[in-house]
Amino acid sequence: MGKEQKPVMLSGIQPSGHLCIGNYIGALKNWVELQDNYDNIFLVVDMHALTVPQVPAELRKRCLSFVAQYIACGIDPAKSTIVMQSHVPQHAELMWVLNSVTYMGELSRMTQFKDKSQNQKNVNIGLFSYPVLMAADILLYQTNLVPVGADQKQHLELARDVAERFNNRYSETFVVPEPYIPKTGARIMSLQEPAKKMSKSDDNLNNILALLDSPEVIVKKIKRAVTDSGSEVRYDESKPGLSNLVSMYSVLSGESFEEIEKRFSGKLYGDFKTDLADLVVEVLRPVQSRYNEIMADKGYLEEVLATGAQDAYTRARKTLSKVYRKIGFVAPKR
Ligand code: AQP
Repeated sequence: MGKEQKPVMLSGIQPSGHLCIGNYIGALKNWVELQDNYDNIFLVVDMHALTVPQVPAELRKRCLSFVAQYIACGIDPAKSTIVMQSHVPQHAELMWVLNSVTYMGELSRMTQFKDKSQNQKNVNIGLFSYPVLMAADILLYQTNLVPVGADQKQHLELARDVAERFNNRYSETFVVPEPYIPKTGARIMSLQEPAKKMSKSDDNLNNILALLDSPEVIVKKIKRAVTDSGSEVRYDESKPGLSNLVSMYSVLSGESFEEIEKRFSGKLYGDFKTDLADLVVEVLRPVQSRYNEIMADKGYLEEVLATGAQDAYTRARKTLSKVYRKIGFVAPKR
């Protein structure tokens, strides 16, 4: 089956903070596993990153570093289109159209907005309308499947509602996307505060395992991770700290919770943490070494992004022309 005939899969990550094991388990790992079966588009959503303050020079570096980390994790540019969101102007154009079929009430209910706007004096409009841009990202490419962590489920539901509303109002235009949310590890929690999710832009770096952390740092962070009182290594929802580590172990090793419980029966939390740290280090070792190779060849990254932008632009223009026709805009004479 040719690339064009496969269903479209799209996902993206915003270039903020440090890509972490939460992003790997909730997103990148699944992208890699699914990429052979779909016509894939993976975005570095730099426009989304503007919703929180950024240092321009650091943002620029991080955008390229994220592309290199996607590839190092196994995204193959020969199979998948890797795109820097701002390279395709239709994302912003479609967002403007979708703003007019999205309601303030819907956006006010988004938990990510509530979390991120908490304790902020001046909340910017971008933070509020972030889910509309995400809907535009998805609908622009007539996406069938969106693999995301459980934290993004609400945003995806909004994208579906917006697509259906537009289709009802203007006739069939967008594919209504389906979420793909992994069963285990859909939500990896913070190492020090297991009640909140692990977030790549957390100021406290002890809360996250970054994909580029050295083996020594990984060992130290896992040793210090909060566990609950008790001694039995098992998944138990009343013990969020330990259960988070068990989930991580399960996804990375492919072993079920029962197998893990058996393996560590009669052993201490400390033994489990040592093995988990070894596992994380082994998973990240090839990623880090490939990353270093890619970053040493800037020309290669530029080429990947140029090819991605060209492919995405052609597809995005097609959808946007259709949208503009449906809503009654006059087409420019070319
Ligand atoms: N803790 C997590 N567990 C599982 N999946 C996660 N993802 C993020 N954190 C976890 C998934 O990774 C992708 C990242 O998307 P994003 O950067 O656009 O937004 P996010 O969800 O806001 O991610 P972060 O890590 O929390 O970033 P910051 O701190 O910058 O806001 C998504 O697929 C998400 O589900």
